[in-house]
Amino acid sequence: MTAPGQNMKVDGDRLWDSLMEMAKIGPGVAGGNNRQTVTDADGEGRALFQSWCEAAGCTMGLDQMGNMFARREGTDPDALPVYVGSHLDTQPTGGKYDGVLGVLGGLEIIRTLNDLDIRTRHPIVVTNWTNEEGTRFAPAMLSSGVFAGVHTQDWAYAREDAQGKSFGDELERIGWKGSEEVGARKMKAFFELHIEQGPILEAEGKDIGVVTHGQGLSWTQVTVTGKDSHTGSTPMPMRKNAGLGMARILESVDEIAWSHKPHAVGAAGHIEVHPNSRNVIPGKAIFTVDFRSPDLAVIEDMEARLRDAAQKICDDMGLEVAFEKVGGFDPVEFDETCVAAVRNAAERLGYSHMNLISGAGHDACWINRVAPTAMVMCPCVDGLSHNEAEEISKAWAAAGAEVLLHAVVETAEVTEG
Ligand code: HGY
Ligand code: MN
Ligand code: MN
Repeated sequence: MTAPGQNMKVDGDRLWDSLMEMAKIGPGVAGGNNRQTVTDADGEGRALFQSWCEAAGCTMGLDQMGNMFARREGTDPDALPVYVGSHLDTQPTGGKYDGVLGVLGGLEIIRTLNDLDIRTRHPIVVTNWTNEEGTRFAPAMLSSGVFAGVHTQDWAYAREDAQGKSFGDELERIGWKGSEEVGARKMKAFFELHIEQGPILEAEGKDIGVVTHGQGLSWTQVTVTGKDSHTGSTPMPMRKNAGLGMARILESVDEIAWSHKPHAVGAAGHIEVHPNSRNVIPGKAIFTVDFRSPDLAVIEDMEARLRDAAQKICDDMGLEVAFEKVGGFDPVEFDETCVAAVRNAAERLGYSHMNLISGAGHDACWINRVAPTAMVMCPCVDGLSHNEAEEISKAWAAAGAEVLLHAVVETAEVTEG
């Protein structure tokens, strides 16, 4: 006789319908989403998620960073809950699945257990972490970082967007600043389902990524200062062109990353030139260099070489340069027991799977500091993400949610009644 819950299946259509429903909130301009953190659209998405959780019989919690917690009771109310979730905020040109699949995959667990009338000893809590993307308010994984004790709440509240609005004010403005102390909740374990955001699973023909590690990340904001002057009447030898200095530094960023091939990566996604006028030589350039590698020593080498190269380029050009570390975390190794629960679930369910190092950062990377944590990944088409054309199949979504279901329920311990 199979143990209760051994044959649990998720409802892939219901999960897909919920993904498509959520995607209607904060639409992009090319079929994806622009539901940036603590905007009105974020508030709408939160309200929809909360309505679904309440309809599934969950009680809701909200902490002072706007992290949302939907709790399904276990048979032992004192048992540490098993948490499962991700984020609902998106990039400005984001896809429909990055983060959202992990939150709604968690909700699908609740819905499935309700359908099957299965009880677990440990409560299960579905979580939406505020501002995972870090695009409007740097750094990424801001609120899971406060929860894990990496950032102070005051520092997080003071983070400003390009318009000078603060995170704390915006969270309050949209009405999603809770009263719970951030980080007070204790977890038996945390699981996060996420699209891979890279090409490996699809290329290898695997349904499931068993994420053993997350690569480390470093964000250095570089400010190059020259002198605004006329693009027509200023002789070439007299120019202090901050934009040209930035271009030469970005060339060195690419060379530095390639020098640590095949695993290291480097680029700048955030770039500003001031005054950004067609006939003014830019007197200021501000950009954020994003370096990543599974090896901390490589990250540290890339950071040091960036500063040396940028300083030399600017010295040679008569420019000033300043550096500010605005984000980062060391490479992460996830919890063996939780990783085994993911791998056993994939095997039990007959899904093809492989070990994977996460190329992207996730809330799980911070929560791993305060609770045993693991991730489940599903493929995405052409490995594309942080692009409105991000796409997955309904089958991949269901497979990921099913493995998540079994890993979470195994950890939460099915009870007979
Ligand atoms: O930057 C990251 O890796 C994540 O997608 N926020
Ligand atoms: Mn994400
Ligand atoms: Mn993302």
